[in-house]
Amino acid sequence: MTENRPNTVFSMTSKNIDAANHVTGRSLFVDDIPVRKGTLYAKVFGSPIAHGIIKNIDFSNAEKADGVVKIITATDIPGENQIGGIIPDEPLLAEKEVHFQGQPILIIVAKSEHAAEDALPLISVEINPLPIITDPQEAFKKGHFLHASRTFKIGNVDEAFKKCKYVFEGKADVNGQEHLYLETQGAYSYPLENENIKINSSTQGPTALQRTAAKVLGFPMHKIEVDVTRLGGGFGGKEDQATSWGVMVALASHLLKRPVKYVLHRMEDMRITGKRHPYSADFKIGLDKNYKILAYEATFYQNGGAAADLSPAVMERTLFHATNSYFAPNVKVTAHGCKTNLPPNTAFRGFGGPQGMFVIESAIDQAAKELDIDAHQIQQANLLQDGDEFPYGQIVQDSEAVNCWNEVSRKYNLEKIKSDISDFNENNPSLKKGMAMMPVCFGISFTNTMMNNARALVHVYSDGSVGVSTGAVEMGQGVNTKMLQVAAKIFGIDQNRIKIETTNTTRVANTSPSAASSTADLNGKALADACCQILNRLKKTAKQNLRLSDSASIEIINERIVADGNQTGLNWEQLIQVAFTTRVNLSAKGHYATPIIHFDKTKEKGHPFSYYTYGTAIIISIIDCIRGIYEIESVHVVHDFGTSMNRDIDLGQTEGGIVQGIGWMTMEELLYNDEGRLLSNALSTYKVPDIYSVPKEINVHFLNTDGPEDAIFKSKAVGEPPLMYGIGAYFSLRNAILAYNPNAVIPYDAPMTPEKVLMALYDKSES
Ligand code: LUZ
Ligand code: MOS
Repeated sequence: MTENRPNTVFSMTSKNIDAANHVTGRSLFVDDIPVRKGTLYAKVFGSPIAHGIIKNIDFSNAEKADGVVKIITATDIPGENQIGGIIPDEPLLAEKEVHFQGQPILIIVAKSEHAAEDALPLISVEINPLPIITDPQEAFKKGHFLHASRTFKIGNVDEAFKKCKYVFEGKADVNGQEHLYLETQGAYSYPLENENIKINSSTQGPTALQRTAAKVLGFPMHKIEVDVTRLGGGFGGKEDQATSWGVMVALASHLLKRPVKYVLHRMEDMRITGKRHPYSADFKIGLDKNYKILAYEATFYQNGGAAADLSPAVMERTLFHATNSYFAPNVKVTAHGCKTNLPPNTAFRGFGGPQGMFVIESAIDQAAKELDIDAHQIQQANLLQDGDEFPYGQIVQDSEAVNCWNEVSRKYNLEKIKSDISDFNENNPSLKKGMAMMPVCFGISFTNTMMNNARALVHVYSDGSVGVSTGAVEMGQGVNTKMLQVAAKIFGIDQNRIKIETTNTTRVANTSPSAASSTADLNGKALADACCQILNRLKKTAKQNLRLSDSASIEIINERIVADGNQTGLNWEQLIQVAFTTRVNLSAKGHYATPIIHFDKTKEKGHPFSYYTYGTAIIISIIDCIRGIYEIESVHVVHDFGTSMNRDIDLGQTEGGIVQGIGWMTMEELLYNDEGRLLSNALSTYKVPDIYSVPKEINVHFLNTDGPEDAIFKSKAVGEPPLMYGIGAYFSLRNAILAYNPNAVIPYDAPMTPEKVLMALYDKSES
């Protein structure tokens, strides 16, 4: 399909190459793959209760039901019954004990989805209940941990607090978030010859699925091929948790020698998959007379759910981002990974960073309220500058924190915004506006150094067309468009000549998941390496063909071969023909490993990030104080993209991130009952931002900077950082409430739902 590409040769389209197919319904997702003859359908039978010992399972009636082919239990697993990615603490199918509602116990395989569904009520399990814990602090008190607690520190907080002019202590709670990717989880698998298996999956981590499927089936990895065309959204929810469905269908395919498909129903997906981690935290912040933060201490209680999943890495990023965009010379931050009886929580855009940032923003806000100043006076006084040291030892270089802050204040006229808001509030008894600033500093790289590498495979075909494979998974973020730009730019050819292939473990092996905002950087750099190898061979071929000396300089500009600055008679297609007929290798494998980064977990010090992405937002909200309903009026952002390689895609990522962050902070309310059952398990009970609730105005200004060498084409990573601007919406609303009811006592407890707003507006407790 080329109709969505501009016809003007050599133009660099910045439009997402999937756009036309998406809006016309032609893009393929797992559920769109035409099924093969004999395809069976899998469905999980999950635990009806959140914690207990399995006494008995009776599926004899289900097994006999119409259309049911097999019911798979843990004893059918030929390899290891283990899917834990970081810590081996999660069985694919529960054997003796269950730890959360919906935890998979059996897989029903039937001739149709309906037959599988109809068999569910025919299964009975007897489970002896055990106590259920859903609160991380309760888990902490009982000593239920998923992984080791960690502390990052610099300076000496105890000494520093003694020297502070002001010290404030408080608590902050932040809830989780449902990913709500448009495409639910799913996978389709079929047996190949010699017991090999191919899996089409909606996963951000094809290699993770391959590795785990091999482990569960008792296979070497090369027997499993995972192929991903694209995802209808991932947001971290498919970094690790796409694995189990893929493994289940592979297991069923292997046992039954049939194609097997499983695409989750929306409510099933919401109920049994993990989410962003809720956190509880205690904080203490100390300031000097100029509002400089001298000391900051925080303890985080991470609600990890029932298995580790990615929680250790998520918790690590909470600590990395615990001081957000601020410098503090004395910091001690500790985090506990608490085990509860909820579905295992997992990666979600920002990966623990946003939760860490919410807590220091709460601490700053509380300090400001008690000092009767604006929070942004404290924020501004502490922005990161070059030479500052993070609590984990990395030294700040090329900080854009102050530039972004100054630019957004100047460009959108902070002083006027403030005076307009106070005029408005004086003149409107029942409508109140609020404003907050939200600076963001987000570290780019997987915090696990080992994961920061990627590979790419490029073929130039004899007609001059190009096929590109990388480890990057397209999930709507536009990475395929960026990969296309990389190859087109390096070869000097039109984008229409290049095809981005599916992400496939047989073509590109040992991939890191598409995550950590790093996909375009890592895979783009690997792709650049592969393209450059071929380009260098082509330059040599051109010199021979044109009888030029070795020292001649060859470029390919707009598909024409240019030698020492002069057009030659040779074009791309002709050069490829010459190379092909003279037996030049027209394929290459590229590799990239991020330089410099390292981290020593025994000391909790190092240089974990390749670079940082900075920005500052001003968020203005308005509350209807009779009803408690609100709107986010505007979000003004100055963001450091470096040299953006694709402004349309980067803008889309920024706007999407802002809206998703605002949703998390204001309206999306995950609710579990004490039995560990998700109450907000449908779109009627879990509210996500819609067209009516997005900010009325979003302005994103691109800060004029060069960008770091380690970003692809110096274009900074953009996936996660903008989400954190949404945190400002929480404080903006809080300020609007206080404009109406200055004595309201409002706990730092996100999200700020309309119910909470209404209660705070009429709160009568004296602070
Ligand atoms: N995934 C991961 C991530 O495995 N490590 C990370 O550091 C990370 N950061 C953000 C999002 N996903
Ligand atoms: Mo992620 S939170 O899969 O970058």
